[in-house]
Amino acid sequence: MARKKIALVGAGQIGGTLALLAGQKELGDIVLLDIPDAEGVAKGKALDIAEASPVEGFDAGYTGTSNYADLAGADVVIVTAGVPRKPGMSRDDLVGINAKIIKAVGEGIRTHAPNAFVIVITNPLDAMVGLMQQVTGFDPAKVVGMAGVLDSARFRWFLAEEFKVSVEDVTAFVLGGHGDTMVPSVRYSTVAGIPLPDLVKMGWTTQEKLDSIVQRTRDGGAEIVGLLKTGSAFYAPAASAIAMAESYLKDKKRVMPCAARLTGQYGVDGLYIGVPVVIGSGGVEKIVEIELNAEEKAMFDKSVAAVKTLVEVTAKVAG
Ligand code: A3D
Repeated sequence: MARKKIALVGAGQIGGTLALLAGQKELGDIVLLDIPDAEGVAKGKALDIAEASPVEGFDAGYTGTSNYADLAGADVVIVTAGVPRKPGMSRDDLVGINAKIIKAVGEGIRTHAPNAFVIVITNPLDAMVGLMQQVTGFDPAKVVGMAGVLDSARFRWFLAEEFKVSVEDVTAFVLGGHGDTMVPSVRYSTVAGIPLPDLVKMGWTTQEKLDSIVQRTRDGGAEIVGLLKTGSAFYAPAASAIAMAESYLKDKKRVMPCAARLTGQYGVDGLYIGVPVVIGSGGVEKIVEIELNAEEKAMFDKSVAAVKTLVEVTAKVAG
C-alpha cells in the first residue's frame, strides 16, 4: 500500500511540529509548503526532520517547497499559514492579514489537492475555516477547524493536575468559538466517567477551583502568548491537529470537538463553530448534538454571535 500524503501549508512553529509528529506516527509522506521568501525554512525543516528519522526509527518522505504543484495527491492538508498573536493581541486582531492569506492558500488547495481533507488552524479559527470552505468550494465534511481538541486538552490537563490523576482518565468538552466566549462544559467533562459536578460533591475539588480552571481554559492561549512573548502555542496545537488527521486517515471515527459547518444543529445554520463531531474516512461524518441547559445555551449563543461578527469582518477583508 502506497504511503498517504500529508501537506502542511505554513512551515512555521506549528508547521514544523506537525511535520515531526506526522513522521513519528508514520502517517505518511510529508510536504512542507511556505511562501517563496520562506522556502528555505520549509526545506530546512524538512531536511532536519528527515535526518532525525534514522535515530527515531520512522520512515517518511519529506519535501520542502513553495510550489503548490507539490500538493498534488495530498490526502490531508493542514493549514497554519498566517501570523500568530503577540502579547496584548486578541485572535480577532489577526483577521485583516490572515483572511487574505487563507484566500490565497484556499485557491492553491482547490487547484492542486481537490480530494484532500483540510484542517485549518490559522486564527481567528472559526472565521478562517469558514472562508477556506467557501474559497475551495469543498464539501463542508472535508473542511474542518482545529480548536476544540486543543481547548479541551488544556481543560483536561488542568483537571488532571487538580485531581492528581492520569490525563488519560480525564475527558473534557469545550463547545463554541475558539475565543474568549468558548464554552467549557463542566457537566459533560468527567474523570473515568464521573461528571465534574459529582466530583465537587465528593469533595475532590471545590466549585471555586473548578470555576478558576474553566477561566484558565478560556485564557489558555493568552497564558502561553504571555510567556513566549514572540508567538503563540505550537506543541499542543500541532498534537491536536495530528489526532484529527490520524482519525481521518485511519478511519478511527473518534469523537472530537472541532469547528464544523452546522446545518441547523444547535439552532445554527451555515456557520462554522466548535461542536463534537465524528471524524472518519468520510471526513466529518456526524455532528453530535448534545443537550445544553439554559446557562450553557446562553453561553453558546453568545459565542455564536461573536463568530458571526467576525465572519462579517472576514467577508469584507477577503472581498
Ligand atoms: P508562525 O510560526 O508564524 O508560522 C506561520 C507560517 O505561515 C510562517 O512560516 C509564514 O511564512 C507562513 N505563511 C504566511 N503566509 C503564507 C502563505 N500565503 N502561504 C503559505 N505560508 C504562509 O505561526 P504559528 O505556526 O505559531 O501559528 C500559525 C497560525 O496558527 C496563527 O494564525 C496562529 O494564530 C494559529 N494558531 C491557532 C491555534 C488554534 O487553536 C486554532 C493555536 C495556536 C496557533
